Amino acid sequence: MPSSEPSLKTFQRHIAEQQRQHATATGEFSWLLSGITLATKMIAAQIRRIGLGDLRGAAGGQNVQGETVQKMDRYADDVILDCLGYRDTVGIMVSEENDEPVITKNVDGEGKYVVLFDPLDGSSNLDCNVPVGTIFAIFSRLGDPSSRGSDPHADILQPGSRMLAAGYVLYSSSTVLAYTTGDGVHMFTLDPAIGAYVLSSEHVRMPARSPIVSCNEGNAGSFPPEVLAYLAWTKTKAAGPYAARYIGSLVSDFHRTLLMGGVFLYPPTEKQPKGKLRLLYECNPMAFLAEQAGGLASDGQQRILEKTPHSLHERTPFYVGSRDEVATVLSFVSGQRR
Ligand code: P6P
Repeated sequence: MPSSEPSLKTFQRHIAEQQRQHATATGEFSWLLSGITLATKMIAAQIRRIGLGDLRGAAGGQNVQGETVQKMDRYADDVILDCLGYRDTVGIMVSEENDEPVITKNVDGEGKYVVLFDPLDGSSNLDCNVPVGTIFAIFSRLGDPSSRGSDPHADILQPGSRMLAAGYVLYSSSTVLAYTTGDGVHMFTLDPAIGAYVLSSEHVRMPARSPIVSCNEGNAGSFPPEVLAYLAWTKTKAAGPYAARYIGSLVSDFHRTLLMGGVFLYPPTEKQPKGKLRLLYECNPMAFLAEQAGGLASDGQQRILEKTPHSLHERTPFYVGSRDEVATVLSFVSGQRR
């Protein structure tokens, strides 16, 4: 007799089931996503043994962000570009590690998707075993093959509200894939025994409020006064007070916020007057996930997903988390509260 245990649901099966619910969906999308799952399994395998192989430490040189490139940054970037590059449906790829977009051979044919990604966010933490992550966002290119212009930037610089899918893979005590296609947030844990992402949580909801604040207050010396007023308030008995939790690795801080609630802030600073985090492949995907889980994501003035990007690597102030917690931050940032 077959076991009464529910059969495991892999990521591929979950995507296939989701596609059956959307008549227009075709297998192309699951083929594209399988490029991301394959690449992240390869990245996870290397991270699990970092320090034993020759992928530890800096590769030398700086990326477009002016950050020191780690060997694992380069490895992760190469693997994702390779695994996605031979998916015929991918026409354009944008990576945090590359100054310019990568145009695939399918750009004038069936390459109708744009994939933007941060191949290994937080990689400067790798040498001390802090969890890091891969972040991705997927858009459809504008128009049809016959009407598309030659400039890929029109397809890339779309507001986040047009995203088809977004997600991240967190390489931590376990390797977890979280993603959304606009029908809730679902999580899969990589089972090393079978090499598959297996469903672990469906329709994840972010708590509406939770007294956890996640912010690098080392930058407080140059925070806007409204942000300082909010942070001071969180330390009062009237507020709770709040617990401070900050890992310094966006995917880790976001994953905790998604599951336990609270608010993550990366405000403008003197060194980064537009904020540090990148709009296209960090804040947009996280904002899509946050809103799909019942949370909010803002730059302090507007929804992150409403922003129209003007350049590939532009930065933005970022306030994301529980609906009521972000609303409280915005009440200070807007000057309503002091
Ligand atoms: P800070 C990692 O370098 C990163 O891009 C994000 O993963 C993280 O949230 C942020 O920077 C941390 O920045 O200035 O607090 O070290």
